[in-house]
Amino acid sequence: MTKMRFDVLTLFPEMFSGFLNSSIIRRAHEKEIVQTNLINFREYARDKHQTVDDAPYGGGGGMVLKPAPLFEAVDALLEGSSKRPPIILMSPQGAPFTQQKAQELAGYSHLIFLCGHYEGYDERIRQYLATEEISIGDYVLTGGELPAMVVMDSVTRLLPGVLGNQTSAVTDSFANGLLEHPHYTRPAEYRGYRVPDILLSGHHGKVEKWRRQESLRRTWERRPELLRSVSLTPEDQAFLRKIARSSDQE
Ligand code: 9D3
Repeated sequence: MTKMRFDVLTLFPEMFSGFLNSSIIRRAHEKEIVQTNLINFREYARDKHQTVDDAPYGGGGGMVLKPAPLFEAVDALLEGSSKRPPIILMSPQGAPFTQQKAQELAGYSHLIFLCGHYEGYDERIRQYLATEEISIGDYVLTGGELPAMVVMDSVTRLLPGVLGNQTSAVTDSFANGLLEHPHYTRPAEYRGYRVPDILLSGHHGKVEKWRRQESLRRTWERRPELLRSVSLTPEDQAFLRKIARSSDQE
């Protein structure tokens, strides 16, 4: 019983081997929670030289991915199927990828990824083949393959049975909207650097309060915009006012 099928259309299928052989992702495939099909869409180019790109109409530099190889590769994947899975174009112009989008995609049983490699797409791919377009952030990569792996990774770990239940997606950073509090393990002192005493106290209530406050502090320092979409108790708000006041004085 496969829960998720990823079809990846790419000119560089070999880029996925390290990812697919890494521990958690490989185990998800071994358990048949995920199945990944890599399709080199060059195989769907019909001319002798298996051309996948061409010069842009109107002139100028760069090359543009032709529509036919991608359309025909998708047709081959969907023939005889009445399902209409998301067809995700990986592109720097796409919507920024978020944890919320990962959760939404994890609700499907089939996803198709279209990856280009430092080229533009013929606009008809965007308009009439893809159902959505995703970017993983505002920096320039050489292709959509790493971004597709990022999306596949984040979706896979949300599927039931992939992670141990102790690392559940519920306790994730971002799941409660805040950054994580600091973590420590033994020894209690390393090169003179001490673990905060409160964590050694065995006082569960105080530890929980400290963690909440450090989580708030870290979010306020590093990602204050996240605090807008988090529900804060009166106690949380009082703590944030306190650290805001103390930073005002510096
Ligand atoms: C510079 C003009 N274009 C090249 C002909 C823009 C361009 C297209 C494709 C630049 C880089 C790429 C390759 N990147 C992706 O395909 C990509 C990407 C990215 O670069 N950053 C963040 N998310 C993504 S998703 C796909």
